[in-house]
Amino acid sequence: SQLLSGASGFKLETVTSGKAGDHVIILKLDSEIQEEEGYKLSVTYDQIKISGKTSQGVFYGIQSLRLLMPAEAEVAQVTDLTIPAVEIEDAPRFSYRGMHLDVARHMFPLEFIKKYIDLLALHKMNRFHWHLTEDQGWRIEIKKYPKLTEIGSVRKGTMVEKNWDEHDGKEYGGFYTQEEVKEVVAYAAARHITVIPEIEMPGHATAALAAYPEFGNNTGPYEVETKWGVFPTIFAPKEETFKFLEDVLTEVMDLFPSEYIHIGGDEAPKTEWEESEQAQAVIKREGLKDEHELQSYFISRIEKFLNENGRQIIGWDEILEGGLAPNATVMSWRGSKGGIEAARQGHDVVMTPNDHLYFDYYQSKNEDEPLGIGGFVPVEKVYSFNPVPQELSEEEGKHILGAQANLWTEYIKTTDHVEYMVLPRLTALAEVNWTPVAKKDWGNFLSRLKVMKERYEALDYNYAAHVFEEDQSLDDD
Ligand code: NAG
Repeated sequence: SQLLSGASGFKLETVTSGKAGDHVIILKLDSEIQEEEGYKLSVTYDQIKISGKTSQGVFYGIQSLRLLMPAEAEVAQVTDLTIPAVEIEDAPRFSYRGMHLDVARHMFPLEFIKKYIDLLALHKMNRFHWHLTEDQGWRIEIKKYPKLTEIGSVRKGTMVEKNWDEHDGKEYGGFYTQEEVKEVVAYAAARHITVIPEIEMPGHATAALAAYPEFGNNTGPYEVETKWGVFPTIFAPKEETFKFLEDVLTEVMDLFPSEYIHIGGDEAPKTEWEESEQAQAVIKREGLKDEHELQSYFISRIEKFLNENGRQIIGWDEILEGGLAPNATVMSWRGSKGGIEAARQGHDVVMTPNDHLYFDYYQSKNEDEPLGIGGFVPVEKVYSFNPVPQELSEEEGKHILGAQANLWTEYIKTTDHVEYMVLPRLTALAEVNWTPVAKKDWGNFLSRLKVMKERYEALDYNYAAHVFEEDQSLDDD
């Protein structure tokens, strides 16, 4: 409402019935609007009216109104401003519009997490995927297992740039308390964003195992990792481990109302299971073919537990190997391949392909570009992405819920750098998820992006300025 008060002479009214006065901004629920997240925005000489089927739709109408106002109105009382007269009827193409943040490789303050969520809200995104556990750190307080944060949240150093043989010797750590997590979940919910927590299993689990080595494959002792990469250390498929993970997930479910709980599933080398008598005994007992089927068994047990508690699992596309758990949704990251396969098997899919939507990849070839992990994903490539691959039939295509970009933070230590990697690519992602293909137009987007840049500045977000100076047409090199 601070923003809306900038519209000179207008006052804010929410109307449930009857007629509103002149010079008002009317926010209204309208059951005639078909789409759950749809809205109508009408700006005339003496009235601004926003209606939605749901309050979420109304919220998106407000975001569109924001974008019709000059950027300076975001932060200052502007007494004389012009809003174009418009009649807009709008609704998103996809129901899942997500952005991810890895807080395990590097951690960011609570206030920043909120600022990040604000950016998602401005872009009408509705999912924040919070990557909370990794080899290099466990970042969420679990009351029943205090060592997860006492031991698992601290590493003794951080790998120096891309040198795998050296770390800086500086202790690095931190975690979010349950009270802080609740604050984030509520802050996001007030902006119609669901927070999806990720608890990684069976791989990327070194920090958890450093705290509780008894859930590993007798290959300890373990230390929270100082390097980046894929490590052999994974959870053992024992009853004690399942009990531990179910306890952890019980606390996680209490904190996060999200229907989806992300269980990871990526990059879990099977060497420890090949060599463990206990793991081999489970393969035999359950009549499994190999270690991939053992991973499926592992994930399916966790799925069963979460389903019994009214939740659904979502996992990285490796969960296809050895057979998908019956109700799993797949997050396709190694390109779109896994997503295509999962949709063909009748499973829901969120597309997060590294070749188009990894925001830890470089976005510019400028020589002062801050460190990226490798790969090249300029904003035009993001914009060009179509989450529904052509090879899918219409029926199969319905399983694509939407797209998400991922921001892994191995080389991203500061909040400034996070913002830099995200902007302006997030603005392109927003359109990938919202706008029907027939209405997408790169040239038109680029001209609007130049205006959007003023809003990044007004709201004090850092962004990749080089991108605006460069020729954005994609070349092959
Ligand atoms: C993958 C890893 C991730 C890493 C990232 C770097 C997934 C699902 N897994 O190797 O832990 O940070 O790529 O781009 O992306």
